[in-house]
Amino acid sequence: MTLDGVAPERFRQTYGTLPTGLVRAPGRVNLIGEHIDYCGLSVLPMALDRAVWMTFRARDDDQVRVATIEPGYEPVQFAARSPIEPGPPGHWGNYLRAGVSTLLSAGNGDGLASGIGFDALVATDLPVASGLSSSSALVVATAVAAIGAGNGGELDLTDAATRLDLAGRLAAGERYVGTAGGGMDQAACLLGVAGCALRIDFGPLSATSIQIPTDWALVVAHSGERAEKSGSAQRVYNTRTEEALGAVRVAWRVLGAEDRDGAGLESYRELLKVPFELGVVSRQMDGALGNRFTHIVSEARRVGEAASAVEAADLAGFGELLNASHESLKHDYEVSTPKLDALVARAIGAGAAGARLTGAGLGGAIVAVTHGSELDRLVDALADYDPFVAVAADGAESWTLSTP
Ligand code: NG1
Repeated sequence: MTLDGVAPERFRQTYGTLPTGLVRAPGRVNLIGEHIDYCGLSVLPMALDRAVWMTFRARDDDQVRVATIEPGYEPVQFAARSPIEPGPPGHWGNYLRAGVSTLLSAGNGDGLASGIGFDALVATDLPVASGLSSSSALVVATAVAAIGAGNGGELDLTDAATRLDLAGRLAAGERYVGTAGGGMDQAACLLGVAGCALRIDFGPLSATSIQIPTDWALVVAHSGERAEKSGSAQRVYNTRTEEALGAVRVAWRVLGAEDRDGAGLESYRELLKVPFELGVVSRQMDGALGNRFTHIVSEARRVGEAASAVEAADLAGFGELLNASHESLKHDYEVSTPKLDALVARAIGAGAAGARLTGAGLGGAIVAVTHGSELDRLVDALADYDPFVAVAADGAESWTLSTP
């Protein structure tokens, strides 16, 4: 059990003292709105009841020491002092450094951080490198533990505005690891609401919860391919973010708006307020750019429709939007794999109303939606792919542990 993994006794075996705090930071499954958060466009994820758990205790110096019970990850130690130099690319310690580094840089002027070290022990029941945001859960858990250890000044995580602010800071802060990511994951992790999907809007960041119909079942299954966020997958991801930016500039030019200022030319939100024919604009773009643009614009439209479908408990309509999203990610955004495609087809063959890859793609997991009465059939069909029922959970929490 995950919680047992970070139990006080285990912490004592690792560090010789008992922990004083416990953190839960959930992963997320993105229902729809893929590869558009970094365009500033709305997305519809939910926080999962699977999480990163961390017990911690403040230290008398500025050293941060973090160990995990998960096999294959060596303990990490660094000083909570700016600038925190990153470890080797892809090393798990960089997510820990990102969390602390964000708080330290937030300390410039507004008194967020004080550089107090802490010891922490980590365990998780989130499958790693699956598109379920274990990385952001780790970043958020580290930041929340750092705050619990005394690095937060007056920061009060029971305050909704503070959570929003922290989500925005950590989204920017996680780019420390070299991925030019959007802000969906950190927002879902901090702002999740049990039983609900979250419509996350950007500029300014906000989250609106939408109750998921209780007779729907969401199932996550794993392709068996790791969706690593380092090396070649990171390069593909960062290339997509550049292509997205390139495409919106061309779109404005096609629409005859060269006279807008630089920032306006980079705005998808502004662009989508202007009426235009998608095919007419995308055909003016070179190479793959038109396809990337087609995905981004069509996916943004699907998010709005999907949020309405959840509200209206329209399972068939919601499912069709998931299927359309997958097709678009496969053909236009080119981030699917044959295994993900096969898994989606298998889920639909087993009666799912819809299914799609979830997260950044290039491996990782799919999410499928079905009526609760069809759940067993779907889970049976996906039995070889570690299926689990995705339950929407609250955002990150922390507790003070009483020590004898
Ligand atoms: P995952 O699935 O955790 O690799 C990444 C980005 C998101 C979003 C999705 C694609 C980070 C931390 N996360 O998520 O912002 O762009 O890909 O929709 O970079």
